[in-house]
Amino acid sequence: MDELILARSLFGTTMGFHIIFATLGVGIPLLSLISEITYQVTKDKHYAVMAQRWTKGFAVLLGVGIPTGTIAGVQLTLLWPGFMEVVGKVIALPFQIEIFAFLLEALFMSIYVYAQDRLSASMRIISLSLVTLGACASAVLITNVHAFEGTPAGFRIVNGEIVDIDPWAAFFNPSFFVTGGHVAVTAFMTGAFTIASIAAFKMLREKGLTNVYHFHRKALMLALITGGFFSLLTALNGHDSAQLLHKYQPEKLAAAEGLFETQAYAPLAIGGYTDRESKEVKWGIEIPWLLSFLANNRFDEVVIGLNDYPEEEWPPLFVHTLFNAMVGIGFLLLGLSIIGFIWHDLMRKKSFPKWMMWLFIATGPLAMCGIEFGWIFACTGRQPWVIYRVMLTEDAVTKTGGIGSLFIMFGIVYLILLISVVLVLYYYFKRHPVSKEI
Ligand code: HEB
Repeated sequence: MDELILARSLFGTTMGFHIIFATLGVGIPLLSLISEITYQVTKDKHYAVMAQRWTKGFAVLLGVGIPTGTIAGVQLTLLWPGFMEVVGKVIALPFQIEIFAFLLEALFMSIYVYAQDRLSASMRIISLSLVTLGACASAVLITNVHAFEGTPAGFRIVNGEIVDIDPWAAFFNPSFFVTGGHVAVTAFMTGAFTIASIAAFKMLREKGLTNVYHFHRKALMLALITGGFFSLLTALNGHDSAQLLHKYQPEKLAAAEGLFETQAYAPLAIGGYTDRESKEVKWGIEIPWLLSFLANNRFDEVVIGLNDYPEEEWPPLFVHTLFNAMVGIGFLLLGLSIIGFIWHDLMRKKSFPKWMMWLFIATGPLAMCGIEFGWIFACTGRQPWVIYRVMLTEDAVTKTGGIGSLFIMFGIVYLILLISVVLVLYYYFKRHPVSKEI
């Protein structure tokens, strides 16, 4: 049992670290593409500089994304041999196709970064589009294995043997599109808000409305509007994600909402925490009927509560808090981008009050918290299963032991990677200040 907890902690740490770079690696190319297009349309040189600078930052992040992604792959085989046996036989397609998506991304990124000034305008847009497409396809393909864990399809296990294998049915498992969509739009959203944070921070440090200030102001607005747009898509698609839980993993939805009694006209609990003793959400606000409506668009929908399951099968109850935080962050960021848009574009103000700037600075870290909370919710909320209702996590884990020392070793590796990427980015952009490039 202890080894299981260690294995989960190690793998969770690896994924929690990798996902930061993976998310930015999907989100930032889109921002570069949008600014490159804006440059072609407006001929404002600032946007060309943004596209170049962001792509260089992206190249550095990719330099960390690749090793951490490789470590994640190795750890999958080391820590979860039981799971990887099913993956190898049933759901290997996404891993195989992903190699091509990655090649596309890496190839056109190099072309854009190293040969930018020799490329025609249309070739620059094509290169950046292919980088974005490749990055996004990689993410959707890899997370399809995660989608499969929640809604497995395309095989059966009979007496411990894997039979009736249909790789395409596994590939197009019921949550493929919705999960892939959620991962893609939240990555675009997070990439955008990360840029917004940096731009807002740089604006605060400028004295007066200098040329550099206006450069960052344009970057801020481009990022806020893109981020707001994708927050809206996240909300729409998150609604579909929740409906899938209702249909396929009802106990996860029940845990997300702290619902114990199965009922029609089920209320939605916002905030607070789930108390195991009294079987209720404490300190939360209950909105009558809303959960039933969210689950299946009708108020008399019966939503299953945790009491219908034996307690050993309950997901951890803290997921209610994570789920609320994720949803809350989504709506908060949507609100902030609307405020920014009204202030800057409708009221036509070129400078922002300080409190607003600090809120904009907070958007990037908040979005990244949303990503982390979302993953922890989705993966711990599936426990005790590694493949829902097919394989227990404790049956998938390695029997070799010695995970404790691995944990320490990888911890040191991540720390070194983190420090180096921060230093590389810091010194690169310090040596190449915006003021010189514009
Ligand atoms: Fe999220 C997950 C919903 C927002 C990020 N999401 C998730 C889930 C759900 C949701 C239901 C689960 C799925 C499974 O498990 O299968 N969201 C939602 C909603 C909202 C949200 C409703 C509101 C709008 N998210 C959000 C945000 C973010 C996120 C904002 C960030 C930024 N999520 C996320 C992630 C995840 C999730 C990353 C993991 C993956 C999946 O999908 O699973």
